[in-house]
Order: sequence, then C-alpha cells, then structure tokens
Amino acid sequence: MNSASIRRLDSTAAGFGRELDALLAWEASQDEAIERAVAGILADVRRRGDEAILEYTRRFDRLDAASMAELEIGQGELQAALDGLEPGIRAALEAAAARVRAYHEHQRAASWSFTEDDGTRLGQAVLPLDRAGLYVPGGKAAYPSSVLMNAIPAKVAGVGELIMVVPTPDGARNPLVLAAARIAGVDRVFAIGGAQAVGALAYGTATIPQVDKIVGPGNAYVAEAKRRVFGTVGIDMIAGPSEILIICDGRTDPDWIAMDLFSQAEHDEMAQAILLTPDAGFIERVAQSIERLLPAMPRAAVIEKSLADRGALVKVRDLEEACEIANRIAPEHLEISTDDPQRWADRIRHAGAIFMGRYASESLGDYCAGPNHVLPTMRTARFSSPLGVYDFQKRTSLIEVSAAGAQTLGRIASALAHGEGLQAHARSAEFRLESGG
Ligand code: HSO
Ligand code: ZN
Repeated sequence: MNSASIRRLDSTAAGFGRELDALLAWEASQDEAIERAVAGILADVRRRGDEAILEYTRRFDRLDAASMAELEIGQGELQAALDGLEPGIRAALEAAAARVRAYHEHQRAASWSFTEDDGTRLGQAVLPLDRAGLYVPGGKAAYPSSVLMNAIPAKVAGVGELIMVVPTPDGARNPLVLAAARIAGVDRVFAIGGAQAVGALAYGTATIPQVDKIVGPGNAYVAEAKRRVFGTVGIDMIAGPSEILIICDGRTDPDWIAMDLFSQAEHDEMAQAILLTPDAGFIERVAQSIERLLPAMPRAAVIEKSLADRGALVKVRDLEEACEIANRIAPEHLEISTDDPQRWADRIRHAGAIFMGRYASESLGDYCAGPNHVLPTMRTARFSSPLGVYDFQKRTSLIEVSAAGAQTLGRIASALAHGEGLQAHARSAEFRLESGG
C-alpha cells in the first residue's frame, strides 16, 4: 500500500470537524428490492411453514432436503464435529468459552424486593427468556467465536431453549461453527438461513419452535428480516461494520498499532480504523509500518480499501483532546495505548469496549479475554451496550400490599383516580380502604 492513501488529519486544521463527521457518516443503505423480497419471504414462511423453508433452502442454498428432519443437525453431529477438531484449536475454543462464561457469570442479575414499614413488599423478579434464536451466517463471516459470544450469555441467563440456525450452502457444514455450538450448549441446530430462517424462528413452523428473541449477525436480508419481525419477537441490535479507534502516546511499537488497525480493517471494506496521537513523528512511523506489513496480509485488498476509504491517522493536540474526539466518535472498540491507561479511560463516556494499555490488543477481546465481542457500532455506544446476559433476561415488577399498606396507598390512588375521572379505579382502591385494614 502506498502509505499516502491513508488520510492524515490534524485536529488544529480548519475544517477538521467537518472532515471527521464525513468520515464517520455511514448508513446502511435501504434497498427497496431487498425490503420487498424479505417481506414476501416472511409472509410465505408464515403461511406455509416448513414447506416454504424447504423450498427457499433448495433455491438459495442449493440444498435439496426431502424433509425438515434432514435439516436438523443433531447433538451427535455437533459432538462429532468437536471430536474431529485438531486438538490445538479444540483447546483454544474450550479455553475461550470458559473465559467468556466466567466473565458473563458476573452479569447475571438477581431478583430483589424490599418491605416497607407497614408490610407492603415491592420488588422485581428477573427471569430468563423461555426460548431464544441465534442466527449464524454461513459463508465468509461464519465465525465460531461469534457462536460463543452469542450463545454463552443466553445459557448463563438460563434461557430455556436456545435454537441456532446456520445456512449450509450446497450442504457444506462448518465443523468449527458446529463444535462451538456444542461447547456453548446450544440445544437445537437447523441448517437453514436467510430471511426464511428468521421467519421460521419468529413465527414458528411445525418443526422449528417459535422463539421469543432473535440475536446474531447476518447479511442485508437477515438484517431486514430481523427489523420486520421485531415486535413479534425481540431482536438484538443491527450491527454495522467493525470499528477500531486507537489513542496512542507515540511510545508503542508502531508495528503493533498498524496491525491493530489492520485487525478490524480486514473484516470488511467498510470497516473503520482510526489512530489519534499527539506525536506527528509517530504518525509517519505507523504509516511506514502499514506500508511494510500490508503486502504480506492475505486480506490486503480488503484492508487497503477500508483504510483508504474510511481510515485516518489523526494528529491531536494532546491526549485530553484525543479523549474528547473519542467521545464524539463513540467507537465500537477503543484502544488506549499509553502509560496509566485508566487515567484516560476515566474520561471516556462512549465506547463499546475499552482496551487499556499497550498489551491489550483488540483481537484478544474478539476471542478470549472474556467480555462480549458483540458491541454497539455506528456511534450507538452513546446509548447502547455490549451484548450480555441482561439481553436474555427480562424483569417483572412485584407488588404485595398489606392491609395497612392498602390504607396509605388507597388514599393516594383514590385522589388521583378521581382527578383522572376514572371511577372504577377510585372505587377499587376505596373498597380496600373501607374494609378498614
Ligand atoms: N471484531 C468483530 C468480532 C470478530 N472478530 C469475530 C473476529 N472474529 C466484532 O466487531
Ligand atoms: Zn474482529
């Protein structure tokens, strides 16, 4: 790569704000053809169930199953996939799963209640979802690590049944994905994908159980299908391309920083990788590292396009300003590659995950540090959080009223009900008042 093709910006230059905004702007283009196709597929799956699923699977995945039973991948096959793995990768998957599970155990929320002086007890019951669906893409973005990251929080939350769908174009099953499903404890797996699989999970068919929430990444058809079934079922966020923002004081090995930028750029031509540093010389050293390291990368073309279109090396005044800019960007991943990283992390209000110190490469978080790698993108870290156990739990309010409590509450409720002109509400509270307690 000609290092000239990753843009250099200077925060003190006129127009920097506008340039930064232009760089950040990214919207999933709404494609009307996709919208129409997905609406048709969903309606068809809703009407014809399994029969429609078999047809679409034949058409889109070139997989000719005579019955839905052929499309279910049983626990025996999942175990066989796990047993067939090369021992090194199996151990790595199991170690990653154990760490992700241990981290997410900390997120499990407990039910609580408190009792007031007059005996009224109020609380919140926390309950897992009965059933969740996990979409796993086939093809090039089939990441076993994403199976772990989506399935483990569901299992830790205590979800009753976890159903995974994964397309297997031409019948090709990905053993790593199946092994990850086995390790994570996925209950049932179906070899189906696309909008039809989302429809099956949302509406249920004779074979596929209806779920309460659908999570997991997918292509534009899957994203559109999730959008459309939202309301019938819950969905997780709709993820945009990967993002990494690095704040560096200029004293980390520039090769490390260049490779960290590559690590997210290699996901997608639309991925975004940005460096903020107060050290102008460091920008040139990182640019040289990029130039030297890029040609050997198998995904050089993707990385090059991502860096050229959406990447930047930005000279900032100081690390304080870097933190301000980081908050404006609200990145999915933020690396703080400095001494005393906590000092700078304290200033960050918007980021999906913060990687602190020179040794915390973002890739460790993608696989095995423990926190979830499903994170808010496209500046949504301003208001949303990593995927977690809480996404598979829901809350129910508890109200238990003592006779004495009914007197206190009844007077307040009665007055407000009269104010709203709702007589039945008022009388319902007053009956309990009159009963004397
Ligand atoms: N960095 C991605 C997750 C991932 N990375 C999976 C490697 N495999 C999420 O932004
Ligand atoms: Zn990644």
